[in-house]
Amino acid sequence: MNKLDHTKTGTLRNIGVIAHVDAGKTTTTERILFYTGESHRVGEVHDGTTTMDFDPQERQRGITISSAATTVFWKGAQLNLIDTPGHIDFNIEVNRSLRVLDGAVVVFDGVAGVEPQTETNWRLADKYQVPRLAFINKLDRVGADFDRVVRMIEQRLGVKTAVLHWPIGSEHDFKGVIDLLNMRALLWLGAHAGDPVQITEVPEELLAPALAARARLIEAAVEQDEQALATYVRGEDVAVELLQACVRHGTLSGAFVPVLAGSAFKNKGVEPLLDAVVDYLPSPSERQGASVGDHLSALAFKLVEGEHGSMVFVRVYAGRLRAGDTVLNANTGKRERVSRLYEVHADKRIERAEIGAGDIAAIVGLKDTLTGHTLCDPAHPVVLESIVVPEPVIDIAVEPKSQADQQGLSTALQMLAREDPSLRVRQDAESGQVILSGMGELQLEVTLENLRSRHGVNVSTGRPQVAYRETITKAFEVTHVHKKQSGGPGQFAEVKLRLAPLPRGEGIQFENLVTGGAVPREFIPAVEAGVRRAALSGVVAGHASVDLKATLLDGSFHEKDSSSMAFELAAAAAFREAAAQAGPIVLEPVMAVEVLTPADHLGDVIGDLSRRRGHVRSQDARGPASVIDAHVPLSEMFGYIGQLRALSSGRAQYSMQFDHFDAVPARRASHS
Ligand SMILES: Nc1nc2c(ncn2[C@@H]2O[C@H](COP(=O)(O)OP(=O)(O)OP(=O)(O)O)[C@@H](O)[C@H]2O)c(=O)[nH]1
Ligand SMILES: [Mg+2]
Repeated sequence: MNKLDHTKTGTLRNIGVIAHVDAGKTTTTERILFYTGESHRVGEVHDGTTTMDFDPQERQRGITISSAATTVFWKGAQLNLIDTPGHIDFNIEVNRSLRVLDGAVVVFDGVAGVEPQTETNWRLADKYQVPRLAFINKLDRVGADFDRVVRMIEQRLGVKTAVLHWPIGSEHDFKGVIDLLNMRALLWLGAHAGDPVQITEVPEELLAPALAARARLIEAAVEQDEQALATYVRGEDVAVELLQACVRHGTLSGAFVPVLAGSAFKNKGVEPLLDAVVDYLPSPSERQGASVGDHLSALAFKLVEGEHGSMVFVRVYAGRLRAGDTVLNANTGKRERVSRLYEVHADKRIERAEIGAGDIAAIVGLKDTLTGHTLCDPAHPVVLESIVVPEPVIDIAVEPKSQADQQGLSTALQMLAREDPSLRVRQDAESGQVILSGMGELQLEVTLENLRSRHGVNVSTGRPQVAYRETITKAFEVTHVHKKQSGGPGQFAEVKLRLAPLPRGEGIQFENLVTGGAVPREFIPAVEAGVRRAALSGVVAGHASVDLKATLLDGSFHEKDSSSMAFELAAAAAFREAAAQAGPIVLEPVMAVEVLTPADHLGDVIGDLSRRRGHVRSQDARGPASVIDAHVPLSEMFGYIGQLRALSSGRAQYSMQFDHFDAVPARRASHS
């Protein structure tokens, strides 16, 4: 334990707002825009008047689809904020935002508490080591229970909490919070966002619970600093400034997560949330592994296509980025020109001449830069860790409606796929159909609507299909000779290839064990290319193969008659022969499904899940409702919402996300 350094806090915060669908992320962000003076009226999700959800589909559907960035100022600090979507189909947006952000505000529904996508996003924040604050929102709702949500955070997310706020009143009587560090009440009694907060004494009847909560807070905080601990152990008061420094230290190190309370919709608790962002979340230089140095390195994390080319969002890690600069895209090896640089405010932008390390901005003028690419100083190349894109689990075939649609389709789909890396476009080798693949039905629906409204391309579609995969279950070795007698050079190649299964999620790996020149070095990449190409359509039913390792063991060549092409063909053929003998099977995506149902429908819901080949993993009470966690194959989940509503008189809800691939039971595999 060290003494804290109070001075190194900086004035820049790059912050994401993350949570399950409907927790109130956009509503909270809209209040932040209002209180910071960025916006003069309060936008509402249900009126379609939000600044952050500016896309027509977002306003119409009342959900966030694409993450939106903005910059606000609060008490001398600059906050670059990104409001992310909660729906799991758009999780790439959370993923790529957290990759470049330094801190997060996690919003919890005061009734529902820790919901599945909140947990998923929490784990993502763990992965990127992003310090966070918990904001327990919607405390005005019937059934809200601050204490229960705090316990859920501790139990389900496995973290310690440092509760900074104690709610005053609850449900329709929720009035404000007690600021436990300062032991004062913050009351929002007016109906409008502009009505000032009143600061008063702690109400008599809440004094006892507030003091008990404060004692717990201080106990957690003083652990962070020798001097504070010594003072505390002597039984003396620890100064509030020192306690705050302790809370900041514990937040940054992950020792605990500060918890705040409020109701964004009723304009309560948002200003202290802003204070907490400045006081407790890190500046760029305080992040672990914060890069140093004067040479530019920046990560492209988002791309938006517009009429005049694409706008690429970047986070600068080191050096400075100036309009007019020529930078190196370290992933493509190409130089690119930064024509213009912008600070982004949702759908508006302000031109900037340059931005420095730690800041976020958008570039116009890049031609060949995609999400996850690094831009750097051409004289000092560096590649930053990229962004992991999830594997799609659902396919849909699209057919252009007219000749004109046919012409626009491919360009439009490529643009949409550049914006959304979790969307894939391919042409089916056999049918020639264009297949869109993605994370779920909602994402595909939104994409098709964008195709129509933004690109003017009309298509008819097939039914969404599960994206199956193939793999092998045992190792097998083959030798394949590729040889054409008919003459001409470049027709001979021999490869000895071994295939072996890998654990789920490992993808395709290639290893070369030939060293003595049996296969000349220059042909090894062709062997790998042949393997990867053959793996794209598996031997059982043409689904992409995954989770196997191909090893090149041996081979031979002819001085005159060998070529890359010959080795690629030989390797592809060897792959197919070996895969056919290696116990090939079909895999299907299996989803983690959480159903929240009134207890009296529990039996029906479970019975229905079993009929869908579901495996119930746990079953808990959450308030008066029951929560079921199950694994269910995605192929059984089409149309589930209708069935669930029917079973529960419309009272049950569910959410699901991809969990893993699993073998399709033998009898079904033949139909897949
Ligand atoms: N009663 C109450 N309703 C709220 C509160 N905050 C948000 N809401 C409502 O909850 C609904 C969802 O709010 P959003 O802000 O869109 O939620 P979100 O987290 O951005 O949702 P996604 O972006 O779709 O993941 C809207 O109807 C809001 O008006 C709150 O504090 N109290
Ligand atoms: Mg939203």
